[in-house]
Amino acid sequence: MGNFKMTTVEEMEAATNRLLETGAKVGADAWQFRVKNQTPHCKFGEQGVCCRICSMGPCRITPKAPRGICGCDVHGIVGRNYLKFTAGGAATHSDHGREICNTLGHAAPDGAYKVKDPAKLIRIAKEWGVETEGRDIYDLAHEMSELALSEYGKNHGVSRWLKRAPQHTQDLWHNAGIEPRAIDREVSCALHMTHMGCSSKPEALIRQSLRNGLSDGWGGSMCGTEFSDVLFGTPKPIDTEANLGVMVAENVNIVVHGHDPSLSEMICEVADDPEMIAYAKEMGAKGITISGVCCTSNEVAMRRGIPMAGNFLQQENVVLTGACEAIVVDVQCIFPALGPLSKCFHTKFITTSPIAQMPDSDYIEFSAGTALEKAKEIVKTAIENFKNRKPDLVYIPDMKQKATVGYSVEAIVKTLDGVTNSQVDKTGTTKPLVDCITSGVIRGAVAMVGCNNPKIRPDYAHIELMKKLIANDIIVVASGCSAQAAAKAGLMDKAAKDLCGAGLKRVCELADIPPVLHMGSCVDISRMMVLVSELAKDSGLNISQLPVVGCAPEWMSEKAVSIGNYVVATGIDTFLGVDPYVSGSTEITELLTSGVKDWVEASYTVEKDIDKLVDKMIERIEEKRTALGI
Ligand code: XCC
Ligand code: SF4
Repeated sequence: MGNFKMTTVEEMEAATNRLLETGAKVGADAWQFRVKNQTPHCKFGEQGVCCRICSMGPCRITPKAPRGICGCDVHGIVGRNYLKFTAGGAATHSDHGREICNTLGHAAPDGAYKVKDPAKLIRIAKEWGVETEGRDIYDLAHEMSELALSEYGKNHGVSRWLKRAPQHTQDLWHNAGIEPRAIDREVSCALHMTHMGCSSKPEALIRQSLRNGLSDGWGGSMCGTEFSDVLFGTPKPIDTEANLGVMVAENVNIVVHGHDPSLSEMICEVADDPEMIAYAKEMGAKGITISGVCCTSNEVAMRRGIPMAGNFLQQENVVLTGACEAIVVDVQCIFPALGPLSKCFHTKFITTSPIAQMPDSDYIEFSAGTALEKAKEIVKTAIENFKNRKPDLVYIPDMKQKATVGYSVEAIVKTLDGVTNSQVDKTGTTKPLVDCITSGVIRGAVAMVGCNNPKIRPDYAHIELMKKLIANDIIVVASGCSAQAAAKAGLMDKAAKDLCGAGLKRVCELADIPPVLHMGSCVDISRMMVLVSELAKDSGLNISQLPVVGCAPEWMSEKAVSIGNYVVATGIDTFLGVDPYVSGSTEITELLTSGVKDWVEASYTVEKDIDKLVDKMIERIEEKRTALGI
């Protein structure tokens, strides 16, 4: 077994408890306490049967009161709530994508943002029918930025990205009437449909939920991923580390948290500047350590090897170390708790986006046009804060794992080339992977995604599921906070091959990969959509026939609902460990867990028992194999 040792959830919990002791000393609050105040949760909310979209309500559906004042029944109310849940997530991911398209417009040869992957830009431009021959790359970048931005509000047509899907999938979308049009239009349409006195028919509400999800995954998120690669480089395998032990006591610790790499990339760039490092030394530190939390961490880990301090429910721990000079955030998944918490320490809580403004933070507005100067101001603020540390409050848990990350589709295709003995094209297809799957060396693949949620023991579901999957020769691709859970546990260390079944272990050895592949942030689930599309085309199968499923065992955000919808709509059965507030309606539950199969050949399974959840996934994968006779 070598000397590979996983970090267990118990060990991580012990570290958290030790940090909460520090918190107790300074009177800090933490989610662990707030959860208790909020439990038990409102039953009406949990079942999705409360409606407050007009001021005749709020109306709550009970056996004695089966209809709201307007006459809407429980299925309409639950369905509308579900569609609104989706719209929130689709808007959020897509707006992040818009920011990236906007940043692309600011790219300049001598500017803060450059085109780091010109070949990818040209590839996408050709896909979109844009003339590339003899063009200046920045000229092309600016045209593509404009075109991409117009994807958000164009008057006619459907998302340009849909053409990447296999023809069969495109036909399903067309026939089901769920091809996403302009990205913003699907959000507006969803909010129009859920207005008082519009749609209350379950089928219509769920169709729009799928379409709005698709406008995210095959629209806004895909813009985010693809143009981030153009700007900051397409990820390639790179070594990094994960968990709080990546913070360095002697250094100025800057933690980037949020989502948009436009900010985090610039902070990394500036912190690398010898002038800044000299300044940090002048202020008494040995250097500067950047680490990350949540998806922005995934972005800079994939492209720069910046270590990952932790995932969603670990964000408060970062401050509780007493060694965080600044936690710099942009948008999404940022606890407002960081404001009051940072006040208990010397930590500067720096908000930067008009989209996410919070009390008790220092607001340094960041934009693509002023990126470099603002990033310098932020890094300087952190450095100058080093002297304010209270040494008796400093405790960084000595806990981290090695991880190899950076598995974009391009990197996966390249890495798996030549793994099999097949005579297939060795240049840029997924056929070697298809061969591994059809021969049964790998039984299938699971896309593990999503957040942490206090309703599930944090990280436990992610880690336990992945362990069991890889032991059963099922390769895991992961993104978001799920990927960080894997990295913290050690499952992205190549040595974790020892936890695999014989087939997957062999593949890990031949390709020199870990058994859990880090595919990026949550917008990068669009990468997974491209990967399954390529797998389907290269194997001549439909996506829904592939022994591949998706899983979000600890999800919590609106974004996760939007993701779930586009993953299902793409033909991939999706397994959830937390109910999306639909249990109050038999009709909506029936549609999501079965009815949508008639439209998109996949559906949801909700299973709160983690052991059963993993067994059901393995069962589904084996069913798909049997159906193919492989
Ligand atoms: Fe947020 Fe993206 Fe969830 Fe993590 S996984 S808690 S959404 S950071 Ni996206
Ligand atoms: Fe009640 Fe209907 Fe208004 Fe909803 S829309 S709050 S169910 S009256």
